[in-house]
Amino acid sequence: MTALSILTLGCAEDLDDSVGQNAPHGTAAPGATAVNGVVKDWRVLVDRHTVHAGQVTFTVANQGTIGHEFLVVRTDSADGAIPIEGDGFSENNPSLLVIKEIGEFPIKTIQELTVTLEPGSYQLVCNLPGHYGKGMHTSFTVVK
Ligand SMILES: [Cu+2]
Repeated sequence: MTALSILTLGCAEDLDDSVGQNAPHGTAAPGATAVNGVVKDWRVLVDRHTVHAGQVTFTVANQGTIGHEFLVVRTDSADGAIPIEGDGFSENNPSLLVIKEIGEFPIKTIQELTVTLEPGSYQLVCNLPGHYGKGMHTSFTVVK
């Protein structure tokens, strides 16, 4: 994964609850589907919630006030409904599979994550202590 220049963040500061043309735009791996996202306190926002199976490159900007992480989790649990144990969900819970993650990364930085996804139901989340319960999750669907 690549940390992009902080300068590319300037255009995306007025995002509210949607990610549109102001989202950071990365360079997806060749042939990969590009998904642009934002993590902030306390939301995970992406510019598309459904993609076709195959390689997907997430370009994620931290627009919060503290560090956040970004996990791609396969699960049939409803958005936000993964059972919390303590201050987060167990990443060993048999009802989910953590495909890959961007570990906690600082504010005003952008990270990229390329994964190969099979058809199914997913959530894009931050599981730092308390963050999932505060709303850092969104649904994501992969179709054939
Ligand atoms: Cu977080």
